[in-house]
Amino acid sequence: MQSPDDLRNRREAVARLWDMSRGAALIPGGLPVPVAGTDQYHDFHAHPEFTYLSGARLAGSALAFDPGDGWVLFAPVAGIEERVWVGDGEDLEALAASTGLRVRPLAELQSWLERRRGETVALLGNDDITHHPAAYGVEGWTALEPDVDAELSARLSEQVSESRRTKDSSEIALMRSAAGASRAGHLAALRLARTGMSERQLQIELEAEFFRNGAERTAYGSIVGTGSNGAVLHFSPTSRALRDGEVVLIDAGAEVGGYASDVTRTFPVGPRFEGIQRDLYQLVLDVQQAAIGEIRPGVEYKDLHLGAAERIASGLADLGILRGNPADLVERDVHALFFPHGLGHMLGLATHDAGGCLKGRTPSDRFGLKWLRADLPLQPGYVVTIEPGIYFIRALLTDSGRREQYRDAVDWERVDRLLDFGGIRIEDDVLVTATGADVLSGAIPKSISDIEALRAEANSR
Ligand SMILES: [Mn+2]
Repeated sequence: MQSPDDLRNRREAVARLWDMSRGAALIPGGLPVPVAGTDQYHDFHAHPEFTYLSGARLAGSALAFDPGDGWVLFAPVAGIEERVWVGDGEDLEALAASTGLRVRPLAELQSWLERRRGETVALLGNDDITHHPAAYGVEGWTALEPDVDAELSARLSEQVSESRRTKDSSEIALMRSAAGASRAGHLAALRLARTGMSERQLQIELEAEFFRNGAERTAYGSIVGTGSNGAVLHFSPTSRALRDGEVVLIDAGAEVGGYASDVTRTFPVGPRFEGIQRDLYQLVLDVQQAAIGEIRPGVEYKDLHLGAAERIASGLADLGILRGNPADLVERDVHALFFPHGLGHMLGLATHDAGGCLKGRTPSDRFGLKWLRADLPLQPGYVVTIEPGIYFIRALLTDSGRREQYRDAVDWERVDRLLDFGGIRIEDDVLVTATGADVLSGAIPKSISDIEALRAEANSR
C-alpha cells in the first residue's frame, strides 16, 4: 500500500519537470492480453509509468493530465457479465482514496479526448490504445491520432524515467517487503536443496516461500541452474537433478506491490565448497563487497563496473587462469570471457528499471561493456543491484576467434578442464543513502561460513 501523499508528491514533481503550458498527456495502463484457446488472460502487468504516477495496477484504465485541469484516472466499471465471470472490479471511490486521484468511469475518456481535439497530446504508458481504442471506450482513435506528438511523448516519458530513479518512502517500504519475501525463499532453498532433487523442485520450494511471505508474484522467471547449467545467465529450471560436488545458482526475486527484488545466491549441493569452487566463490564475494563498499552519492556506476572487472581479472590471474596485468586485461576485455554481463542495473517497478543511463550516454559496443545496463552517477534514493559473477560459458570459451585473440592472456588448458564448472553469481539489492549503501537483501546469507553451516545441516538430514 502506497501513501496517497507520496503519490501526489510524485505527480506534482513530474508535472513540474514536464513544464507544460498547454496540451495534455495520456498514460494508458494497458489491456489484459488474452490467452488463445481459453477465456482467460495472461498475468496482467500494468505499465510502470502508469503505476508510478497512479499507484494503481488495474487493467484497462488510463491516467490523464492536463496542465489546467490536473490529473484524472479513468477506470473501468464492471458490467453484469464481468461481475459474473471475474468479479465486481475496483470501487471508484476506494480507488480515489488509495490513489489520491480524481477518478472517473472509463466511459468518460472519450469526451475528455474530444475536448482536447486539435491540441497536442503526449502518449505515454502502454500504446495499445492505438490498436484497441474501443477496449478503452474510445471510438475513432484515427481521428485523434494526428494530435499525438511523438517528440513530446518521448520527452515526457524520459522525464518520468528520470523521476523514477529516486525512490520515495512508499516505494522503499515495498522494496524492503519484496526483499524480505525473497529472503524467505532463498533461505528455504539453502535449507532444502539435496542431491537428487531437481532444479524444478528447488524452484517450487523457493517460490512457495516467496508467496507465503507476501509476494504477489515473482519479479521475473526464476533462474535455477545446477552444475554447467549455472553458466547460462538466464537458465530456466529443468528436471535435471542436483549432484553432489556441484554448485547451484539461484537468481530469483519476489515482487510486492508491483516492486521487484532481484537476488542471486550460489551454494554447494554438498556440505562444502570444494577446491576451485571455494576460491572462485570467495573472489566473487570479495568483488561484490568491494563494489557495495564503494557506493555513495556521486559515484559513477560504470566505475563500479570497471573496478569489479579489474578485481575479477586480478583474482583470476592470482588463480593462474589469466595471465597479465589486471588493468591491461580489462582494457582488452579479457575479463568479459568469464564476466560477460554488467555489474547490475536499476531496480524498482521493473526488474531492469527505467532511467539506467544518463541522458546522452549510449551503451558501448565493447565486449566488456555492452551489457552494462546502468551508466549514471548514483544519488541517494536510487536502488541498484550489484551482481558480479564468474562463469565458464562454452559458447564464449570454445569460440576459436576468441581463443586466438586471447591466446596469451588465458591458460586455455586449465579452462578446458573447467568447462563443466557452471557459474557463480552473488546479487543484492542496494539502496544508495546520503553516506553509503543500505543492502535491502543483506539478511540473506552469503558468507562461506554462513552458507556452509546451512548446507551442512541440510546434508545431515
Ligand atoms: Mn539482476
